Order: sequence, then structure tokens, then C-alpha cells
Amino acid sequence: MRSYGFTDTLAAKHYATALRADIRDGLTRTPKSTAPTWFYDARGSELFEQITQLDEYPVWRAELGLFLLHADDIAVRTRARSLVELGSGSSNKTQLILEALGPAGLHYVPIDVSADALHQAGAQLAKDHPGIVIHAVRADFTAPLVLPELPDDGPRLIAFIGSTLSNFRRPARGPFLRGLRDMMRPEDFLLIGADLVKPVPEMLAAYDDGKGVTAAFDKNLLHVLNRELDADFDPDSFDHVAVWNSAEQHIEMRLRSRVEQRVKIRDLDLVVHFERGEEWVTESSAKFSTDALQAELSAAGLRTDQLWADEDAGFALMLTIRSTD
Ligand code: SAH
Ligand code: AVI
Repeated sequence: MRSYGFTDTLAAKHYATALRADIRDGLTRTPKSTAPTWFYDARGSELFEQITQLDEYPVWRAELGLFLLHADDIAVRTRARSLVELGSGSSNKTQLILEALGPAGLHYVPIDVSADALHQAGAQLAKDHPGIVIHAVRADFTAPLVLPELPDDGPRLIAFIGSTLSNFRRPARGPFLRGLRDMMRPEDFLLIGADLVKPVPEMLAAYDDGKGVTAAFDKNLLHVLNRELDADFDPDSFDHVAVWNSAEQHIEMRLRSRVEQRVKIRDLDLVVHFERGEEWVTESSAKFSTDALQAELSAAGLRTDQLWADEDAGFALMLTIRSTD
């Protein structure tokens, strides 16, 4: 038996409306700053996969190491029969949890904006684990989520791994986590993967690698805007820059204009002016301490059931449940 279902809740109209609103708002403010959601078309998802394999980017490997050690513990503690994953991408690491939970009859709901990533991962999983029931959902997790109907027989595990929580700005994280908590029943679990603060040169190298893969990922945004909004960005007229913002405890990826220029975004009927050297923040990536993250989770009504941290690799997994408030 192979079961792969796909629901696209991101009607083309919703995606276009959200993209337009964010780009208009983000490129008409000072400093310019846009959401990281738009990197992930087929090419962006592929570039992200390449980033995960870079020597300079420890995030993916560190989390994989923790899953290799603790996937069985996660399965024993949760006994989940459904796994809902936000920003599932390739689902590669998640396989370890699916296998530990016992894939036969398990319901897996990968959620992502990238239809290509969902289809590829779904095809591979259905082949490797024919007993798993996959309900892939294309959705924007920053908007309220509608889950497919799942069996009521046992705990659900919601996974938000890969440190993707870090791509929310601090003020947005609280309401987002509270929204997840409100989706949970008392018997459900939420698993968060979080990258921890490291020495600044290491963090900078992770976001500005020697092969230029992260630069290509950052500039992919310009290709997306040229295609989706009929813009005329010249990717060669921008440099990719990574900066540690210590006040916010996050890395910023920025695109710095090499020249003074005006860029037309025809679908928005907008001309955007860039000064020479002006920087546009395209992504922030928070780096956590376990205490600070636990405090954020607790403020959102989530209690840590178990924490697994690899201090050397600088990564933590937090398995949480609803607290009583
Ligand atoms: N969890 C995977 C992938 C992390 S990359 C891993 O650890 O390897 C971040 C993923 O989140 C990408 O697949 C991207 O397409 C997805 N994503 C980014 N913003 C999103 C949004 N607003 N809604 C849904 N998915 C999003
Ligand atoms: C998906 N997210 C956690 C990645 C990160 O590290 O912030 C995205 C990324 N951006 C540049 N490199 C990787």
C-alpha cells in the first residue's frame, strides 16, 4: 500500500497577495527588510539542500546527530501515531523519527510552501515506507493552519525542526508558539530544534560560505521577484552579506547594492531606489540559549518535557507539552 495525498491550501491568489504585500511593505521602509518565505521556489529549496551539506553550516548535521542519538527516546516518550511537520523541506532527518515511531499506519503531515520539496520528499517516503499515510499540505505556516483530518487514536507530535523557528523575529515568535500550543490537545507534543549561539566568526561563516552557495540562495530571492512580480533586479548588482546583530542575537543576511540604482517592480507599479552600499535585510536567523528559549516557550504555555542538547555542536532539541495555563 502506498498513500500520498497532497492539498494545496496556498491558492495562487493567497501566495501572490502575501508576496506582493510583503515586498511592497518591505522595500518601501527604511531599512529595507523582507520575509524569508520567498527564497523557497524549486531552485531555492535545492540551494537550501546544498547549504545543509556545507562544512561551514553545522546546523543540519548537529540536529541529525541528535536525532541519531534520540529518535528512539522521542518515540518512546510521545508514542505518537501522527506527525505534523512545519517547514518539512526534504523530510530527510524526519525519517529517523518516522522510523522510530513505526511507519506502518503512521500519519505524516509534511507542511511547506514549496510544492516541489513536498512532492520530492513524499515520493521518496512513500517508496521507502509504503505503510505510511502521507497527507502533504502546501501552506504558509505564518498564517492560521488547517490540518487534514487525522485519526483521534493517540498523541500527535508536531515537529518544527531545522531551527526554522529562528527565522521568525523575536516579537512574532510568542504569538506563533501560542498558536501552535492552541492547536495541541493535552496529550500532544511539540518538538523544537534550535541552533545555539556560537563564536561570531563561526556563525558568520555559516551564512557566508566559501563556495558562495548561501550567496546564491540569498540572490535567488531576486530571481523569484523578477519572475513572480515582473521586476528587473540585476543579481550581479548586489552583494550578499552576513552580519551578527548582537542586540537581537541573530544573524542577518543582507543584499547590498553595489551601485545607486532604481529597480522596477511592474506588478506592484513600484520603482525602488537603492543608494550605493544600501543593505536590504532578507533573512534573520536567531541563535538561542536553552534558558532563553525555554523561557519563551513557557511564556507561550509550553512546558519542556525533555531537553537534549549537544553543547559542542551547539544545537538543542526541546520536546514540549502544554502547560496547564
Ligand atoms: N526542516 C527541514 C527544512 C528547513 S528549511 C530541515 O531541517 O532540513 C526551511 C523550510 O521551511 C523550507 O523547506 C521552506 O520551504 C519552508 N518554509 C519557509 N517559510 C515557510 C512558510 N512561511 N510556510 C511554510 N513553509 C515555509
Ligand atoms: C531554514 N533556516 C533555519 C535556515 C537558517 O539557518 O536560518 C535558512 C538558511 N539561511 C541561510 N542559510 C540557511
